[in-house]
Amino acid sequence: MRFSLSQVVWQGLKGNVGWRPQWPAAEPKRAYEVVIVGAGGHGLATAYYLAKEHGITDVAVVERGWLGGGNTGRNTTIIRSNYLYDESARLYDHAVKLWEGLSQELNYNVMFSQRGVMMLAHNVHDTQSFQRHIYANKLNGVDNVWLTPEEAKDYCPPLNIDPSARYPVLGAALQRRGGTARHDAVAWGYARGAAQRGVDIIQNCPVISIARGADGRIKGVETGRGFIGAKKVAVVVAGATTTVMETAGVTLPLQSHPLQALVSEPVKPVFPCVVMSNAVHAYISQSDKGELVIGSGTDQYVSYVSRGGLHIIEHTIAAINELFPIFSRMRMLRSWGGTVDVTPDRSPIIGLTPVPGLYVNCGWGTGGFKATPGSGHVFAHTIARGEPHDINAPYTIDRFKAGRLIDEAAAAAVAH
Ligand code: FAD
Ligand code: PYC
Repeated sequence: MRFSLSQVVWQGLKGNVGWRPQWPAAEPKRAYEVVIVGAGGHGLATAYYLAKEHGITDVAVVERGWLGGGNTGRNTTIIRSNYLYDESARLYDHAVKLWEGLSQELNYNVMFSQRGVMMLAHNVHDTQSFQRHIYANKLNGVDNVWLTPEEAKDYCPPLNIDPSARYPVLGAALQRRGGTARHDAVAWGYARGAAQRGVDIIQNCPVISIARGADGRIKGVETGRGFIGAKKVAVVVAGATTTVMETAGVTLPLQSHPLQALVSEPVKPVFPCVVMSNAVHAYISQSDKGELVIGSGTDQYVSYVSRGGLHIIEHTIAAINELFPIFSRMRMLRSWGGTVDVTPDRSPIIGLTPVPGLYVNCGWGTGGFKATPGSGHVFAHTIARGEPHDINAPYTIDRFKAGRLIDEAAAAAVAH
């Protein structure tokens, strides 16, 4: 089967500074050194760093829908690195440092805004847990400070710190370097940077199975548009990982869950930072367009569907009204969902698999957007060298057998 022009999108982006799709001048290739499955932020960042840092440009990113249309385009864009364990602090702070130079690196404004992420403590457990995080973060060189309720209100004036509230604010942990970014710009910025270096991005092209030779090695991928050969295949398909990896005979300890978010009608700037509350399952910031961006916890049932139950977002709205009574008359504009995949220790898997030539990057649960640059950076290293970067070395599949868990159950900062 041959590709037709209409089946291949944005293959000709190289050198396209205006960022318009162009049709390829010639038929696309049928074999690559590396095929990346999934054109989300992580897949595209991987392609970018493979080309830029390792000189590997014979790469195709194969996407079943459109680039950035998965969780990358559906998330609430919270970026922070205030994780408890050393392995996590290294991984997520590596990402924050890359975020800090990303607009310049890509020459694309990803609107990274370090407006601060504040996590509210509502009970003794929250207080002790966040203070433990603050001490651990300090040891790892990650900024995080404790605020009294009054200091929290100074930082975020709409916050209700009335001690008689149903969920009183007892204090907060603030990471000032945390913030938000513009999600589609991240996907497009990496896509453009990769395409300019020779990477092909093939949309509307679902991978149906991963093909292995008689020797067990990777041969390529069978897609809805025919076979594409590859020496190496890297799977980065958040939420759909188990279905794709099973076709190569690899079973992973993952569960997929819906996760929802919503935005309000746009209003003038009123909310200066990001606020998260584990206890009440809600988080909120204001986008540059003026919408309040609000997120929920996961639906608890297992599903591959990118939509969740109404009762979950109703619960979130009730919590937001409790914390920020000034928003009680706001109207919501739209809600949506994504599908996230969750590991038993709530930390990702980034690395090699038992199949020679097959790599996987998954299990980011509700918190992978913040990791996008760091994840792509270390995953590209892993694929190029055939061995992990120091930073992702602990994030193996084997850790679940060996018991070397990175137990960040709080990684999402919302209860799972
Ligand atoms: P994706 O962007 O989902 O990309 C995977 C791609 O693979 C998709 O485009 C998909 O179409 C494609 N694909 C799937 N199957 C196939 C196939 N068979 N063949 C070809 N392509 C395939 N994280 C944070 O850090 N902060 C947040 O505030 C935050 N909020 C969130 C809010 C919501 C509502 C959701 C849903 C997620 C949130 N996350 C957050 C998590 C974050 O969005 C994800 O962890 C991250 O975007 C994952 O990026 P990715 O590139 O791996 O996945
Ligand atoms: O990981 O910070 C996070 C997050 C916020 C909302 C969803 N995930």
